[in-house]
Amino acid sequence: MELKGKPVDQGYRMPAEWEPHSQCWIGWPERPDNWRNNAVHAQDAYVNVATAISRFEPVTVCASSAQWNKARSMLPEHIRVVEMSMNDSWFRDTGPTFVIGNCEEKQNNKIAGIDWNFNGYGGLDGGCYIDWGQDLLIARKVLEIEKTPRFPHSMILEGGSIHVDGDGTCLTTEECLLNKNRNPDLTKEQIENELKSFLGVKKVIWLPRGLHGDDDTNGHIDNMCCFARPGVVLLSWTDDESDPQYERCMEAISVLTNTTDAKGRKFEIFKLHVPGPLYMTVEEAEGVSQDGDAKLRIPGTRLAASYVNFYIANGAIIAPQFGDKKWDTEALHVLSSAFPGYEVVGVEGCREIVLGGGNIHCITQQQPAAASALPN
Ligand code: KQY
Repeated sequence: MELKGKPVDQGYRMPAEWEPHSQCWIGWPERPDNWRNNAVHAQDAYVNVATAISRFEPVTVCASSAQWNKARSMLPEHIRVVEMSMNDSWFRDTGPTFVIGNCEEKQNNKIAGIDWNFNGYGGLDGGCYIDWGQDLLIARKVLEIEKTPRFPHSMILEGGSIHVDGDGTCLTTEECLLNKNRNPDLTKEQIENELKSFLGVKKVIWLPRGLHGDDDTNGHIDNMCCFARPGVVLLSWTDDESDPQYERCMEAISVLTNTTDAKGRKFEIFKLHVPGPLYMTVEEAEGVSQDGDAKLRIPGTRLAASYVNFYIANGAIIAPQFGDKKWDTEALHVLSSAFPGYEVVGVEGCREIVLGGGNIHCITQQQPAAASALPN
């Protein structure tokens, strides 16, 4: 069912990721021009992520008709596998952004999904792939399967470019949302107004840039900074002044320390040091097919690897591990401090996901539980 108008006028808001979920949606990597060796290694990593999340909430994995049987055979039985066409498998960006009824308005049993416009991360102006026709339909298909009403929106927006605290504040980056390859005809103020009326937020905090090397997404916020709860953020970090990431960290921390959230709170900031630096090897680049419409992969490219790209499941943090012993371990400690009471689960092998351009947060999409569906 299509809903007209703006979610905020109808009592909806986007909940924070730590609010209860009814399930998690994940795609299935397949395209050989993005995932090396016909995606076999990425598929292993996706199975590990889906399996880890499924300890805490139901998971649905969507796979193309060509891959359904393989996905079904690789995933544990309790994970639902449904057939869905896609151009690539980043459900954070192509899935719906779910919104729920606003508790204050006693309409908290409602749920709907925003179906943003999508242009393959920048269309013909530096986008990741040229044909995004199937990705454009993913949000709508998910909402059909769930019989959930849909708010269509003409603005280009990937879910990985926004984070909310569920309490009035949105975090994003100018590098992505103001990029001329997304919505060249909208001003910053107009984009802010759309975020306010669709996500139900009162304040948008703009970091200038995302993570160094995150060129596929033009600096998505979900690789750079996220909320742990209202007034508390985690920021991708480096202490190495010679790392090009350093300047980005300084810019971001300056914005975050000189602002308050929608409720006037100063931010407590947890620094999550980046791994490595990590670079794409010759073998990894050579495993990616050049026969397709995806961006070419070049050996020696700095990987946009960040521990901020984790998923908050019901009661657990599902965090990437890159095989960097020092920073992998440190990240799990920082996450445990930032999320007391949560089980922190590190998923090995996430280098394979970052090779494709993202990580755990980018491949997942939480479906919030409408309040009426929650146990008392
Ligand atoms: O990080 C993400 N949200 C996905 C980026 C898409 C990369 C396509 N190669």
